[in-house]
Amino acid sequence: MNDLIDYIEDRDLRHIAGKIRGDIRITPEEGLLLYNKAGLSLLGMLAGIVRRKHNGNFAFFNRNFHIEPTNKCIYNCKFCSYHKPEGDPESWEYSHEEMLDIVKRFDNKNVTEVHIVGGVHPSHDLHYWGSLIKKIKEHRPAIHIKAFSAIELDYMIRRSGYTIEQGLKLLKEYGLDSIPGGGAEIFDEELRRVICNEKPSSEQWLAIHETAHNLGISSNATILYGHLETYGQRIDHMNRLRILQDKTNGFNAFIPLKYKKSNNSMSYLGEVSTTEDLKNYAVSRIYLDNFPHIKAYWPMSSKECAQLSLAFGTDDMDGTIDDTTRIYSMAGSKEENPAMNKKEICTLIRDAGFIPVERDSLYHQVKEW
Ligand code: V47
Ligand code: SF4
Repeated sequence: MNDLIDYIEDRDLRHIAGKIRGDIRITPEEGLLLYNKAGLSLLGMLAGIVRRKHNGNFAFFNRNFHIEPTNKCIYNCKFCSYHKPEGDPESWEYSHEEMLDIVKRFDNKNVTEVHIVGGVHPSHDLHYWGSLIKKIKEHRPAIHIKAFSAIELDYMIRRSGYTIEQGLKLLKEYGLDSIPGGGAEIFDEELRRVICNEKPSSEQWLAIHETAHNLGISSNATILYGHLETYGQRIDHMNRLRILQDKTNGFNAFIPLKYKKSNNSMSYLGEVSTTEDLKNYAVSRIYLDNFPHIKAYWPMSSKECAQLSLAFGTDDMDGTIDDTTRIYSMAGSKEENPAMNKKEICTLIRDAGFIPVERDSLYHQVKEW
């Protein structure tokens, strides 16, 4: 590796590569330089150093399914292809019983996690969602419930008149195990106003995750990229996450989500290339040196891109999903009925040169395949 780094012609990049090899944190300016100057092969090599330090040659997945409770949403994010206002003929919602029926469909399957996320429903409060969680846990006590983005949490907690801390404590008592990474979008306040003006602020998103971590509820973080943001705004986003992670160590995974253009009001922007996706995965892996995992969410990125990204720093392919999410196919993902069995995920991972490991939601090893 020493020799390879000596071959880097650009002085600044050679300096950054030396820091990464020496396990020295890079600065925001250096992160920006990687975006602007580093070629894809160099980024792959450098991200590989960091991914091996955290995860060796392992690549993780779990057995999970989703519940999307409703597409009704009080907000109107410009990139969203999913939401409808209450009263719209295309709006819908499941009852608790219907959602329990989805859980029951998995009674004889060895799934370990249910991921629940949807629109911000105008009339449901914390106790409505808490009692759903309780019913799921009563039916299947061992299942890990990863539910509600910080945006949904913000609304249900406020609607019920609690502080963030009180609300999260109550949800934990109802059976909430962890929080998914949605709703982060892009933290830069000016751009956030352009693409999702009504959404709770970046500060509020970060405060909810910080409070959750302090209560022992771990979470994920996302970034929505490939729209109007600059590289500087991506680095700023990751920098805010890196600072919070230094404080709490409560994040499990960072999940870059590429903006998909179908059926939303930002379609005119088009989509960035796969090269850009790989570059972004690699810089994320390098910059977020305190995040244990970088997730390639295949229902959004496609199986092929997720597989390829393993060589650019990612180490987690999310899960089997079993055709239980529509959010991403509505936005234009080519995975129209996202489902992969264990064998297929393991083959993708092995073919990319890594060792498949089935994990639980907190990344404890279930089995090496
Ligand atoms: O916050 C919405 C994104 C997110 C589009 O924590 C879009 O394990 C691209 O957070 N193009 C929600 N992205 C999904 C999410 C998630 C997904 C998988 C795993 C985990 C996890 C979390 O979906 C939203 C938004 O950033 N999104 N519309 C779109 N057109
Ligand atoms: Fe609602 Fe989420 Fe869509 Fe925004 S991204 S409109 S909060 S469902």
